[in-house]
Amino acid sequence: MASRLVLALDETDPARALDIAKEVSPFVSKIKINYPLVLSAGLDIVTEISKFSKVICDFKVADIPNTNRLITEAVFSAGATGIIAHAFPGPESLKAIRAVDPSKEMYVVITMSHPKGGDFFKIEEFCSLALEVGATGVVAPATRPEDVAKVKNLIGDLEIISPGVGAQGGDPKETIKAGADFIIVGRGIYQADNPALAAEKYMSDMNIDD
Ligand code: OMP
Repeated sequence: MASRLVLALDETDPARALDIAKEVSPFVSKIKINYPLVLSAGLDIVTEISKFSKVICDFKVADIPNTNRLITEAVFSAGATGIIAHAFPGPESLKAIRAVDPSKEMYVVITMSHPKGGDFFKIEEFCSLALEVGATGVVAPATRPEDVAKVKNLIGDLEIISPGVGAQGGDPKETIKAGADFIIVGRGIYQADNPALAAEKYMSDMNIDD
């Protein structure tokens, strides 16, 4: 079975990040790169890692349409296959991302995983927005499987990717049972003594059908 694991590579030492990405790539379907690594290593790290793994740029893009377009063009030119955006700037901002290259992946954040991270998000409205703009999928929190289940009922065939497993307390199996297609794990893998072993364990734990 293909891996349903995404590595959140928030390691800020560029050389160590690249080593971890190489070791862990056989066990993950994608590697998610966020500001902490790009701000220390530059956008070239996306190009480097794209040579051996699919890369999603988690820049939680949340701007006017023109700025969203410019950011998206930069990350896709660097080699990323996907991008994460916030819903609250509305349909025009999301459509500007989609229009850059509809063959790439666009994920929309529905509600967030940290304590009180859902208080300012509108689950129903954001799910219908994700459908309206033709998103590939949505981001929903492993720390609140009940929200993952709610999102699952609202988004039809769109993919759900769920962060918050491991360091934030979310459980991989509960998250998959609630309807997630992929779980996202950061510190639980890149801070482990043996990141590849940790990734392999998350991957095989999720693939057990019980
Ligand atoms: P760990 O908590 O170290 O496993 O990392 C989780 C990763 O998922 C980080 O890169 C976060 O920025 C990201 N994330 C969340 O933790 N919560 C969210 O609600 C959304 C995201 C995300 O969009 O990926």
